[in-house]
Amino acid sequence: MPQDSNSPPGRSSLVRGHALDAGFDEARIAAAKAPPILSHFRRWVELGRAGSMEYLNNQADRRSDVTVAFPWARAVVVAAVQYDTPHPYSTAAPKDAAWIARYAWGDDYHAVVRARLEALRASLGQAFGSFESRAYVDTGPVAEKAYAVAAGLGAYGKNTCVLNQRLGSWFFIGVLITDLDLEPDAPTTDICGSCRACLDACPTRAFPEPYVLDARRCISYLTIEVKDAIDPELRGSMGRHVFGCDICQDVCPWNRKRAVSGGASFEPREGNVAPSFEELARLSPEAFRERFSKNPIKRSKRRGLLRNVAVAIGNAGASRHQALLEGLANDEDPVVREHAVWGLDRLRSRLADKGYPGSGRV
Ligand code: B12
Ligand code: SF4
Ligand code: SF4
Repeated sequence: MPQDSNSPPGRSSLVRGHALDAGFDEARIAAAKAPPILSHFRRWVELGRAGSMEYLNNQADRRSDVTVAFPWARAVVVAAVQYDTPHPYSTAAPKDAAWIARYAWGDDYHAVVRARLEALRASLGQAFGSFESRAYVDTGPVAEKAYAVAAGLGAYGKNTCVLNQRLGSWFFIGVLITDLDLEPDAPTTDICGSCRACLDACPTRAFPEPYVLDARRCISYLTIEVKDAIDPELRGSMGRHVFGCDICQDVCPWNRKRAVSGGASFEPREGNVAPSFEELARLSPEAFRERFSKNPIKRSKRRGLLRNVAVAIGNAGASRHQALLEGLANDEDPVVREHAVWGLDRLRSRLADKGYPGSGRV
């Protein structure tokens, strides 16, 4: 029986349809009330697990309940944009090249998802007339995953990513907070079962318990959010990651199906899949700007990327890269220089372990 588009369920069905038309792969609706999981948010911050991400430390109240910042909110439309493309996972990548996380291979997702949210907002304006709303991807005071889970867009994985049975977890979340009276969708229940592949695969042991991340240990945080020196204790476990990390999603069985592709926007720009250390280590400030304009990597700035490259070369342990580290040890940036010195030491000790003559270790 067709639904009355003036009833809350009818409006919700219309919203979901408009979201698909706007380019989202799936959309669901949550009530604008704090999902139960957000009762842990404040404690998580108090335990220091947000590290230096001040926007989380300072906004625990607002992020624990969307109606604190937006008292008029009645519903949160949460929508998914798939970003997977048919290219190998980091676990199958060459051992002597760098790794950029999959989500950062193509266009800047903020712009892509934002444009689709704006298209959705415009079409809902035509359907319902004027309404109050805020659209966010990442940058608003909203715990997007918690509302996505409340709406049944997916379930929390033990790796703390939102997992959808059809899309896996390679999707971005966009939210449209509205004062529209919409019928909320039902949440999905746990889909991890007894699996713990992500917990066991994390090289920095960033999960103090299933479903909880200590961001301070996560390679994504270390390579993107840390602005100066990376904790020396963790550098040796960071492998060849120079921006973000995919491991706990690469090993997830729900990501093996790869049924949906994110399309052209997220196809890797040339050289972004397993880039060579030679190219990255020699990026001048101008070359960095040109190479990563309109791409998420611009966020780490040249300093952050080359610092990460220095650590990754040390971890990769290939003797032919020694000269690159010697070059970085003379870089104009003191943070890059310090990490290059660490990288040289790490490289020499790795070569010594392999029995290379002249590796500087006896
Ligand atoms: C801060 C942040 C990060 C941080 C922290 C990650 C994290 N897990 O929170 C860092 C820099 C590490 C990060 C990394 C990544 N991120 Co990020 N990140 C965010 C951001 C901006 C905020 C997330 C947040 O509020 N975290 C705070 C913690 C408290 O939230 P939580 O993990 O959901 O924690 C809940 C549970 O742990 C539970 N809990 C806590 N303690 C306890 C204790 C008990 C006993 C229990 C039962 C439960 C429990 O309650 C918490 C909520 O209250 C969001 C965008 C947004 N505005 O929401 C994107 C977002 C989460 N990131 C995203 C992505 C893509 C990534 C990466 C995959 C990128 C990459 N490849 O490197 C990785 C994934 C790493 C991982 N395993 O999570 C996507 C995730 C999409 C999806 N399908 O899930 C988002 C939604 C961005 C977007 N708009 O698409 N990210
Ligand atoms: S993204 Fe990497 S470092 Fe972070 S929790 Fe997952 S496997 Fe661990
Ligand atoms: S790897 Fe296993 S435990 Fe981790 S999120 Fe995927 S299904 Fe859940």
